[in-house]
Amino acid sequence: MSTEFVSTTVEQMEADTARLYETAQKVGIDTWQDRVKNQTPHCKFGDQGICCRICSMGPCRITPKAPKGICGATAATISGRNYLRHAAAGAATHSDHGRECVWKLYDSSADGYYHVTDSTKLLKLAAEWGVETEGRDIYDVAHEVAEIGLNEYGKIKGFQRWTNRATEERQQKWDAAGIRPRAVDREVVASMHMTHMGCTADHKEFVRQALRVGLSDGWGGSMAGTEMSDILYGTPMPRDTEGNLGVLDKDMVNIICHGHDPAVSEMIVQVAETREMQALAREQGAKGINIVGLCCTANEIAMRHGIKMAGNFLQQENALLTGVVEAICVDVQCIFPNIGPLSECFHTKFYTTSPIARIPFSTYLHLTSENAGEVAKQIVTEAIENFKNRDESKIFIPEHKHKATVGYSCEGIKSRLDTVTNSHLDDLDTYRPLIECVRSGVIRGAVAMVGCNNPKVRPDYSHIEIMKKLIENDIVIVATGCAAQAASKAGLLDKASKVLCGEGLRRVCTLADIPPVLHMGSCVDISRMMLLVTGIAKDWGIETTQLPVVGCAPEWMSEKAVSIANYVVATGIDTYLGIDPLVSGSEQMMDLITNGTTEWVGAGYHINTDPDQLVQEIIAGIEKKRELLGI
Ligand code: SF4
Ligand code: MSK
Repeated sequence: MSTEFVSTTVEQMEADTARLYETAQKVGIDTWQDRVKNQTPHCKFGDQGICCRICSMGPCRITPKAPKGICGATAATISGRNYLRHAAAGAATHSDHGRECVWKLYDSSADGYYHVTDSTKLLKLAAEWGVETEGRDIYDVAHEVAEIGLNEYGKIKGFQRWTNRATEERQQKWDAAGIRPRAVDREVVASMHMTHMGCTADHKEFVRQALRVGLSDGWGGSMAGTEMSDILYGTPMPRDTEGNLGVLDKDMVNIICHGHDPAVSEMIVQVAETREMQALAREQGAKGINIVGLCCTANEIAMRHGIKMAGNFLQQENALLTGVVEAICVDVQCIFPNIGPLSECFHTKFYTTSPIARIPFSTYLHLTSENAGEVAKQIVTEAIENFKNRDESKIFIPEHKHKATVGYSCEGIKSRLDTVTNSHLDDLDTYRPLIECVRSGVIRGAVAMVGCNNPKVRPDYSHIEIMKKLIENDIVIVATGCAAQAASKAGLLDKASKVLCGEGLRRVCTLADIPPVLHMGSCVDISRMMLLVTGIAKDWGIETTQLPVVGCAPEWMSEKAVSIANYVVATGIDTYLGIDPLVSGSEQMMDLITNGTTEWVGAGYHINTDPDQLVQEIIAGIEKKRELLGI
């Protein structure tokens, strides 16, 4: 086996994008590059978070001449209010995705479209929640667990039961700071109420509530999404796939699944694998059916089925511009409205499936638990029949792609660690081997790389360069969302990329047979990262804030990312941002989110839009944690 590994560079990716942009110009459609030009420079009041338009006396903007809005709101109040609204919208979005997953478990049955796949995980959760399992049908257990899970969203009293999984120390901190989350719906509504005209004006309380609503997502809605998806579709374990636009296949029927909720893509994958559909594809002159994923749906189906990943957020238009996509099927979140008019310029069929994401120029097929199989069959059939309608003159598929090993859930990580454990002497199913590597300094620490890509910076450059620098410094990476996709495009999910690591991490990658960047899943799976740091802290016997572990979102863009950043910080993990969180118009707000939250939860933000400086700050932060631990 050749050990030669060559990473695809950002320049090569940019050349592919430039070539596809030529196609866009040829067919007469705009892409994000054009729209960025049209929108630049951005409104500086919006950029700094000091524009308020929540009542019709406004909009009000803060300037040296006008330091208050008409009601008297200051820069700190306005930017704090905007910040909390972002966090609340993000928490609502993740959590509603999670709720849909719980509903699918509630609707699951032996003879329906949705089944219990990981019964061990279900029974474990049932035991955690005190649900009787002895002698019961697995679906009776599933329905009772799902009902409890659904009630968590709107329970009238008490706190999110998922928070009981955190360390004792975290739970006490949350109680002391008054941020242990109640029901998700309650926290989102409270955030909207607080930010209505004439309610809270104290910026500190906006930040406190942002931590709380974030926690209701990370230790509530997102955790529900992850757990229920694992029970329904299987807990991910390491498996091989490929990533980047080169996974599109000229000889196959290409169907893209894009969005977040795996309820749709799981069905498409199942239907496409049937003999009936494969035969139909061959009848139409194709060699078969190539399902590929985009954004977080890619992460979901890659880690459970080895489905190939076409790329991340800013790659969605590129994928259609290849001219070989017969159908793109979306569920919710991160879908460019421009997919509608863009698909009209090609033979591509565009399907929307959720009432939450209705988009012009799409065919809307509302997918439910009862019709999921038929909807998926209709989409796959129509895609196959569309194969013959390609326009050869518009086709260009970039060749770049890399091997990728994905699916490092907490269970997947422990399964790898068990392989380097002496089973006669040591306990299995723990993080101890990893802890030993960190204590001894073979691995210096870990970084959770998360978030989107964003044209405000050079897309993917920050992700890739930061990751390369970190692994070179023996810092292992866990990645989700579009950060994981960026890693896959550069080949950093390929085990062979260990050649880019420092000596210590390279040795660990060889012994445990892992890549230096561990793919942990989609955006809701950042809840897996919370359980990972909690498990490590418990096995180590220290607090989460003491771990040489940080979060990094160098190119974040969505409101979901604001919610994520809040629950990561609230879990005691310092978070490094490469995009400004839109509050720079208020010094008080900036000081609070970078320094002030440390008093409440032991962590805060570090913000630097220069990726080279950001990575140095991360390394320094990890080394500082090591020093404090005396290791
Ligand atoms: Fe202006 Fe106050 Fe109304 Fe905001 S709430 S738009 S600052 S008057
Ligand atoms: S898909 S939220 S662009 S990571 Fe989860 Fe990517 Fe960000 Fe969407």
